[in-house]
Amino acid sequence: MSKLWQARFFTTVNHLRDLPKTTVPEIAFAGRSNAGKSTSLNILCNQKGLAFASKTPGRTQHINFFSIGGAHVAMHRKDPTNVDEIRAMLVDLPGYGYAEVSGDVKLYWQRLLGDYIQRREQLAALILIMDSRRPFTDLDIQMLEWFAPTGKPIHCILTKADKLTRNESTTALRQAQAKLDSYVDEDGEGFPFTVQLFSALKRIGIEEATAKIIELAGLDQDEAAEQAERIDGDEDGAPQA
Ligand SMILES: Nc1nc2c(ncn2[C@@H]2O[C@H](COP(=O)(O)OP(=O)(O)O)[C@@H](O)[C@H]2O)c(=O)[nH]1
Ligand SMILES: [Mg+2]
Repeated sequence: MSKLWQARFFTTVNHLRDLPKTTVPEIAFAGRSNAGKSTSLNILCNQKGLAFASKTPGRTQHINFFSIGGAHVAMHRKDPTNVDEIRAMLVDLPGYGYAEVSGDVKLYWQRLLGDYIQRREQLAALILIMDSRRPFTDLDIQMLEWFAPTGKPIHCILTKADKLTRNESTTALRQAQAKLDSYVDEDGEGFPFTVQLFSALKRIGIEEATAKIIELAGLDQDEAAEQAERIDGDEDGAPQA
């Protein structure tokens, strides 16, 4: 069972001053509206209604936080989340690129998102959700270029791969990797940018994305520590002399 299945709604934020005081690693999901961000989050967390898959894109201009670790999967939704036990946060950023938002809203978006992704220390990595048929729109590039100077990883998820033929998928993946590899810093060093194909419909890439997010959030180290603890506390597992 994936640790991401523990995800629970934690809080929603409309101003940077209201960001949660938690210090656990955050993994933020960004993407153009309609790219499939909510659908991907829901499938990765195995919960249909976790992130709101909206029929009216562009409506949600706030940042939603989902906690991992503060509650067990089987717990009732209404049971309180144990804040001390939260190990990571999944962060659903407002979708962008919605044609009908006004200039003011765009500016507000730019500040909220730009400030959060550039300045939030506990932000560990960015997951950039893009439609595999038209990745790297201007605003996707904007996100990438805002975040690159932090030196933190970006993992790109190319959604709706079911809409592409096998050949088209291979090409899309290769082109996306080439695009990411074309970014280098002043010393000519590449950035920690990765990419994969994904389809919620055909369930492609779910394991790959899950493993990546768990690694980026440091939850795999948690797992290793828990396992070591179990072996330590288990006499049968003690090394033989
Ligand atoms: N064919 C296909 N459609 C998808 C997939 N993921 C999402 N969609 C559709 O794309 C639209 C936008 O999805 P949504 O998750 O709300 O996008 P968001 O605006 O980025 O959160 C919806 O109609 C989804 O049903 C997928 O893997 N395959
Ligand atoms: Mg959405």
